Amino acid sequence: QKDYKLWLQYEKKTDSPIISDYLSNIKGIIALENTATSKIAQNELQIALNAMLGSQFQVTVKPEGNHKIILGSKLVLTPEIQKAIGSDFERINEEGYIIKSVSIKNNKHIVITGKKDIGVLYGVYSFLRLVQMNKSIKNLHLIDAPKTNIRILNHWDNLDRTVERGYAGFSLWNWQKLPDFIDPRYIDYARANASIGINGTVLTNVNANALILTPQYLEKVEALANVFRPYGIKVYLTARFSAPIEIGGLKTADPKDLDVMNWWKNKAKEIYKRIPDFGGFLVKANSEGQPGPQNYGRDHVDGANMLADAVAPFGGVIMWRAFVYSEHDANDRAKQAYAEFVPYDGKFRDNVIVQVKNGAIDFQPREPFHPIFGAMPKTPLMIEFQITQEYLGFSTHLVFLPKLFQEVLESDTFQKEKGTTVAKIIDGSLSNSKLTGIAGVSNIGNDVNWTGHPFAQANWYGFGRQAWNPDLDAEVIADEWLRCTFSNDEKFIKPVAAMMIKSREAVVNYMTPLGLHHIMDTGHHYGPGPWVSDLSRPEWNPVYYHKADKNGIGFDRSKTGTNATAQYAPEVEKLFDNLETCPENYLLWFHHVSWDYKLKNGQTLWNSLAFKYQEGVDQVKEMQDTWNKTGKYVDKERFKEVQMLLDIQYKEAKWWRDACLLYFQQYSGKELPVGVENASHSLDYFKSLKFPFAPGN
Ligand code: BDP
Repeated sequence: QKDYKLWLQYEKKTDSPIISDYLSNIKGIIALENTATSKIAQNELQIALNAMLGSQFQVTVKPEGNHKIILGSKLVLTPEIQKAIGSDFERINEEGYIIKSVSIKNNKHIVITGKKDIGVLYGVYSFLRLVQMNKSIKNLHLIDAPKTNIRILNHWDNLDRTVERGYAGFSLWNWQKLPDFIDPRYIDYARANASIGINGTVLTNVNANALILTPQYLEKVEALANVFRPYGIKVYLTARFSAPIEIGGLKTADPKDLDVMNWWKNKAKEIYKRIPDFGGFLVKANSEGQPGPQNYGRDHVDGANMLADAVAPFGGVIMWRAFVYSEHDANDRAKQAYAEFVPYDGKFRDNVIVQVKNGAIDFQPREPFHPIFGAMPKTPLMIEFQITQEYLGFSTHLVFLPKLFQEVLESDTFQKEKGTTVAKIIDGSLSNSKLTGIAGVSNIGNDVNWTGHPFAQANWYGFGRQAWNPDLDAEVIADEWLRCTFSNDEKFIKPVAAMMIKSREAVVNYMTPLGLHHIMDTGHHYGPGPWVSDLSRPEWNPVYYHKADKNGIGFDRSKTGTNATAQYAPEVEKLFDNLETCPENYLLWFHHVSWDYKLKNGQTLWNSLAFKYQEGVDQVKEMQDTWNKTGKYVDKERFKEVQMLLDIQYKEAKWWRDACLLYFQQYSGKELPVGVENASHSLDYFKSLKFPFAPGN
């Protein structure tokens, strides 16, 4: 099934000039290396080229002949080939690759190499992408290496196979059948990840279960690690802070307690004995009810460093999350992580990296960048994006997230100096940090198409590409993904790429325009719920975030409000703090604005809000129109599937518009401007909708 094959379709080409051009440049494959990783590279290249070019390429081992693709890492290359590659090796790191057309003794070859065999594998995928995209393979000279060390998926997968915020079925990990049964899907998962440069996976939910650390489960984890290893993918686990009590029989999990420290040291030893390249732990501590060092009067540094010491002898890493907010501080949730973590700067061990969500609240359709970025120069920071669409329409809505990721990565923090983008902070170029990374909360499940929505595959793909290169443009990613997944036909690519690029703004418009946030129905976050006000913790209620009243709407985080703007560098603070200069995208994030306030378009805030909601709905309509014209370029199944999903998205976009505008209208007391459609139902109707079984909870 095409859905299943993701962006690795390796579709047979039909255009004969293109095929003959490739065939004249490729006469076979020479494999100089014999490691497990090299064999994967050889196989993938052979299978893919045979399929795409309708040929039967042979893999041989002697460097001879003409027009061969030569595979091998630096040390196995012949002196002539090494010479032809020359100083290129100096320009890549351990995971980088070089693809170069070389001439040796009058014979022409394409060499795919790297310092290590994993570089060769990455090079093969990059080369195959060129062929998938019908690009020329003459005179190649590509040198590429990842800009971050840890490019990792965070699976929020539970041991019972439910997936927190997962909308693509159940967890891929079949714990019951592991370790003896290796689902072929694990291999395809590894292939897909390797093809985009992902090199780590956290198998378990951040809301952790200590059982994963028992021998019974570690044996299963080991089996997965063995599958993933040759694809360059390390396995990580989430560590439940109270595990020493729950599975270790200790009375405490106090990080300063000797028995606790020893328990974790022994646990690490036990894990590394099974999995010598185990990546380390991801920890959610003292956040949303999870246990942590604060339960014992200790702080995040105590907790993280204790675990860091346990894995350090084996080269392990602790990814300690900064997603914290307390119910006892009702002032402003957006300020809490910064307030708590910035004072710890420079206090963590070298093998701790603090994992920070892209924004200070929680994976909203749009958030300004998290103020921690740039504010902890002495601490390695990694960014956490959410690939699964918890707040963006689940896997029902077509939303191309690389556009969102890019917006965050490009944001200028002005920390230290102008041009200090979030990308520069997380790729370590600013602080010279050796430990860098990007995490993405996975959208993968056991649905045949992996991600629930065929276009959600693009978000997995794009995440991997941006983790490799945080400066990569979303438009480039959309183009690559569409060509590899669907078709190279320009008549298809142009409109559909444009649709993908616009889709992110569409969802912002019909859900949370002008800086609104967290007004999804509470708990499951499915659909609008701006009226919700009865939950026990204030910051769990949408009314806390929009603060609509007779005077206006929005959260005053400026000096006259919670002063959250002061957490940014002065240049950014000034920009956000002033109602006149604050980007309108973030207006209601930082300001409580009167309904009559005039926006740059000359319209009042109320009218502008209404127009934005309408625009979002219209944009989805356009997406439908675009997709409806693609029938002849796409297989029937995926065409129909996307069509049905867009129908739902359109329906739900209207639901968002109607419910939100009716609700806010109670406060603005104003009519809808001309051009904005009237709601189809009453506010009471929208409020009465309940979804007790919405997925992913
Ligand atoms: C929130 C999710 C919750 C996660 C939490 C987290 O609603 O399910 O456990 O983030 O990231 O967005 O820890």
